[in-house]
Amino acid sequence: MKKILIIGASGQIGSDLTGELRGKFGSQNIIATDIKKATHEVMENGPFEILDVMDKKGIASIIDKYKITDIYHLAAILSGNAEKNPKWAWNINMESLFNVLDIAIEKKIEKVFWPSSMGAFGSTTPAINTPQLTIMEPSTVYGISKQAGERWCEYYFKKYGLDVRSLRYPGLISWKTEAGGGTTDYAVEIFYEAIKNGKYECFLSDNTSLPMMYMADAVKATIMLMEAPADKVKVRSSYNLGGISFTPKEIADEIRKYIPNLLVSYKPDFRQVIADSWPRSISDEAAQKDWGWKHEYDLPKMTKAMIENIREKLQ
Ligand code: NAD
Ligand code: AKB
Repeated sequence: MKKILIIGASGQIGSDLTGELRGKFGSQNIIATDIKKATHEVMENGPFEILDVMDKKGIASIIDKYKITDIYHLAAILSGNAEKNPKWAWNINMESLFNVLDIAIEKKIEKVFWPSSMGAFGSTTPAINTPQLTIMEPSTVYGISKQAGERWCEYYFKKYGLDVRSLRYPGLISWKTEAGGGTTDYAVEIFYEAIKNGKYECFLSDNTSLPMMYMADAVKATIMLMEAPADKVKVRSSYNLGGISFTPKEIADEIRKYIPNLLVSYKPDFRQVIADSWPRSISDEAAQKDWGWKHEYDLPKMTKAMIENIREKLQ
């Protein structure tokens, strides 16, 4: 019987992934944890515990208590927040990963999921249709921690046989919770501000193209990767995930199909430099070939889903 521990379940991904895993494997088999409270849905529909991923003994005791078989480690400090306090972010992003990888070996955990990011790429990476294997010279502390994390995941797989799997997510767009302090957060904020106030001040320039993905696709990819037979998972660092690429101007124009008077102004801040160092589009050919990945949501379909869900949520 599968028993899954999710660490960082109160965040943007956890708020969607937890429900999806509970639907698939049974509510009582998915143990959601975080240092902060989660959405009502996550806290009420199955086990929820407060857990600090830096507390190795705490993780071990939850593993024993629930007889955990698989771990999804989602806790991290994202790109924007990490730049404000680099060493603190490095410590959390790296120590938490070591805690999870080491405990996974100690407790004979069957599978571990750890997300990387397109932030692992840098300005010397080919920016268009970025290939799976390419130059990776990230210039943010977040990106450096993701790149190092990828190397460690592969190392634990090769050296200790730990079945650890990973995806390089692009910017994720969802409506259940706010985005967690990253550079792509504008693409979530713009929907809330458009619906609530009819205007938005964007912290990236109007023509900054970045790879993005609707959360339903990201959750689907995560579960597909974790359910794939081990011999199909050829990449043990992290798989590229492409999704859709658009600029702030393009998403604003799409939202105007629903909110014609939306006003958007542009005031780039420190996150512009981060965005400029990331790819414009990403090739996920390896994921397609190895475990049959294909995304479903394009910009119009994602925009429609976001507008409908946020309008309903804010009623
Ligand atoms: P998020 O910031 O929304 O959520 C992270 C969660 O981790 C938060 O609920 C936070 O309370 C929790 N957390 C922080 N420190 C903790 C600690 N010490 N112990 C336990 N929990 C702690 O982030 P997210 O968007 O859900 O991202 C999850 C993972 O996916 C991260 O590794 C992130 O780098 C990666 N990722 C996210 C995106 C995206 O666009 N959301 C894109 C690429 C990669
Ligand atoms: C961020 O902007 O930091 C994240 C990411 C792409 O990793 N959304």
